[in-house]
Amino acid sequence: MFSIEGETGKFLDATSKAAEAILKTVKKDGFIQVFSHLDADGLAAAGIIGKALFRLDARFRIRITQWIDEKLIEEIKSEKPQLVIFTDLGSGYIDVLKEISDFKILILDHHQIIGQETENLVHVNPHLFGIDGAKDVSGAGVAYFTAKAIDETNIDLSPIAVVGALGDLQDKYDQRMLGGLNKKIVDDAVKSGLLNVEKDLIFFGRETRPIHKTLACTTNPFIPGISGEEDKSLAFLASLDIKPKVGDKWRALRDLSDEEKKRLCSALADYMLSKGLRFETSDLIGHVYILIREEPWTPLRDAREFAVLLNATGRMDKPGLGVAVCMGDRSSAFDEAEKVLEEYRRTINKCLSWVLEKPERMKELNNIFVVYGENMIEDKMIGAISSILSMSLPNPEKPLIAYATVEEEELAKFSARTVSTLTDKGLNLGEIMRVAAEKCLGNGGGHNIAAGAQVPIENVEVFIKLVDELVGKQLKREKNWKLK
Ligand SMILES: [Mn+2]
Repeated sequence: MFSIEGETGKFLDATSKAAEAILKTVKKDGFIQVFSHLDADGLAAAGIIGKALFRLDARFRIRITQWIDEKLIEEIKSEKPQLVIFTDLGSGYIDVLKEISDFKILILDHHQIIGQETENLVHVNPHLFGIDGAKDVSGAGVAYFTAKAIDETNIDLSPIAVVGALGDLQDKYDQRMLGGLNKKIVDDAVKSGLLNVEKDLIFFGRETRPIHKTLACTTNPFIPGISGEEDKSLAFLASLDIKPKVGDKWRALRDLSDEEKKRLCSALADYMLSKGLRFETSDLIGHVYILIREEPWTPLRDAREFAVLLNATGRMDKPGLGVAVCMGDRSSAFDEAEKVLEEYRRTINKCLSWVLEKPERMKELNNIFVVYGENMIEDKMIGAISSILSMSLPNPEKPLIAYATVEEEELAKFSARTVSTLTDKGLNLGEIMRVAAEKCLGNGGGHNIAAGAQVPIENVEVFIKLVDELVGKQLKREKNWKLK
């Protein structure tokens, strides 16, 4: 524990080396290709590096991708950039990247490292220095420290790195706080007068939005019958005797008294239970990160909602909008991103309402929950749907898998999610997805807490049965081990 400063120091030295590589390329007017990951953290990372390069007047191009494949490698070979930067991805592909050893490569990532490093590679990853990349710094954070090493003025990009960390659900410290290196980023942002941290209900728009709109906006947790339904949300408040208005002025969540907030939370928990779902009221309260230079009524004001907006642009095939917003666009790209966010929320509400409408669409097996999305849920939404549902399962002792079928590919695409209490007991969904999918002529993998797989449609039932068995085995094995 006493060497944390030393580890942080070594990590920061590595970001300085990365900064040097970038500055050297820019000085020679070299062309830089940036590839970043298609999720909120990846888009934030791309925005941070993009802005830093823009300020250097560099020649660069950003492309957002889900993974590194043959096609992407071919693209690099044909473009012949002087430097390739990977943000929020790359560490899992070191062996693949060896193929292009004649290019200078910079990886700014926080995922698990797979493969042996080579000469032409500058690799910055917290795991190299004993820092936990799952919760202490995100891809956007690594990009941020590099940007700051390029030029101290890039400190104004710190709020974007906070957004990235929250997008990757790194608020794992007490009361949903960011810790580790993320705390340093938060401090930078607060010090620069760009961020406020408060403790309150974690609902978007708690400062300015009328309460019923705030509740209707919430998809995490998803409140069946209230999420997406402003009228019903108003009626719910009335049933609790919480006044939505004072005079002709709408009240926001922050205007509620502590007693009213408590009443609202416990009523929400009861309501969820009545719908067969469950959540801890303590999950609703915690650290809220407010971007105080953003307009109060926009989704950019609350860092968690900002992350949802980025996710939306990625999922709806418009990641360029998200990157532009991170780089500072508050006009046309932002307007369009807001529309994409609305559409994304509508889609999520529709999918979740559909799932919860009939019990056979989400079943509880011996060791897992299964959501049968079939061809009613789009495959690109399946990750978001399983993330949201996994947080309010009636029995949190079981992980959740959800799938959607893509008939033209004859594939079923699975997403699996669990909570840290189960991974602490030894559950590893990444391993289970990989093993089960391989037995079903598909492929799978991922993290212990979140994973995915795809298998031929005809093997769906076998796959589900296998996953159910493997989860049971893994959790029991750990129990036996503990008994010894
Ligand atoms: Mn990430």
